[in-house]
Amino acid sequence: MLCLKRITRLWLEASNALKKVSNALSTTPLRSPRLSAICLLWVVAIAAGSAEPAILGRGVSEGMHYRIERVAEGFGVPWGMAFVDDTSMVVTGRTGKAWLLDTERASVMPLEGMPEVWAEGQGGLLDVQVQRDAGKTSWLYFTYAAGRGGQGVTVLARAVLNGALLTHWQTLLVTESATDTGRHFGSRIAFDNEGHVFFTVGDRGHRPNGQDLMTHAGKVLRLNLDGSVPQDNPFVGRVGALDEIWSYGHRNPQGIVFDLQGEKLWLSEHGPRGGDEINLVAKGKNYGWPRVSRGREYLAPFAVGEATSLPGMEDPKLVYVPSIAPGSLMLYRGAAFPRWQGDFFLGALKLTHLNRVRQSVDGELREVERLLGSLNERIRQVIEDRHGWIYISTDSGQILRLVPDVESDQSSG
Ligand SMILES: [Ca+2]
Repeated sequence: MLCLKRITRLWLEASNALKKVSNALSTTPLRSPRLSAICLLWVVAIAAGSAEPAILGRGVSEGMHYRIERVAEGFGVPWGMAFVDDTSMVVTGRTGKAWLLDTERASVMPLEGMPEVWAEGQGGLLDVQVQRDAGKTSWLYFTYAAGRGGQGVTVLARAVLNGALLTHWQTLLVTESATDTGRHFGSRIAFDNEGHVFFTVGDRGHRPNGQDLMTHAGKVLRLNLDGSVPQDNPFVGRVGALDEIWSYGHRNPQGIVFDLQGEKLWLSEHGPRGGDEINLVAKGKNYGWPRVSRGREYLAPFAVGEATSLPGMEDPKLVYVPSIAPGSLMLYRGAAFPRWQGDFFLGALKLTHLNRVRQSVDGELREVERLLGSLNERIRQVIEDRHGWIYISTDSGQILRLVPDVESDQSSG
């Protein structure tokens, strides 16, 4: 197991040692690419030697044994994770740093070239997703909160990763969502198979935004991959509505997944006290916030909104009362845990567990299990790797993973 503090210390030691060599020879300064590369290799080599993951626990679900391993720690609040190849993922930290984590060696490399973010309240550097286009550049898409005159807005941008450097930055959309609160930025990113990117923006702590089509706050947005507006978006050409909007009436959607098999867009959002939702999102539909909610006010036991269902507004497919505070949504398609295939997993921030939801053949959702509760960790992002191992990030700065536990499978006969 390896932590970032250790990496930083190793880096400093290596830098200082090389600086001495460099000074003694009075040749190339340390900043030269060659010496920096040697320095980096040194750190990675030392780091690789100690990469035995700590086992934090074991469990069994649907007859499948798993264990929980700590892959790395020291990331602050690791908000987003996305694999850039078979074994390495980019991790985004809410305060604005990003890293490349090799999940096999447990080595960590800080990334250069990140934009300045507005790290206030729930805002900062948020999601990352990789868009792979066969034979073309792999773009990394990021959402982050940016400062605009003392206020924060959610931004979608993309860049190319070259080694440890992000280049070719393109700002795709600076959303109309400025408020001075640090609440409800969204924001997760998903791609469909037809050249579109979806991302979410929370209501920014201002409830009327949910039903106001002249703001991006409280919405799911849909763009072409280059940031232009698809002409088949539902509000293109309508006066009094923004072209980028795909669906509206959302409170704080921090989970989104496009099911490539079923061609469906799923979303999870935080309700107020009670009333977290999973929604099946369709073009141009209204998901009700703040007029419809199962939640209650924080300060008094009054219902939020005027009803729990209204004509012309979409009911959620699943509601959590009390709230679990879902920070992510993943649809499991991996091979490692075959009896979880087709299930949704949500990281629960408030009720600190990994939530598993099953989808029936007729499309109904049912919560079936709360995993990892014994860790007592606020679980943020949830992703899977090529094996179907499940990686989770925690607000205590850790990246953990669930892997099949062959040993306990054998011992249990
Ligand atoms: Ca709703």
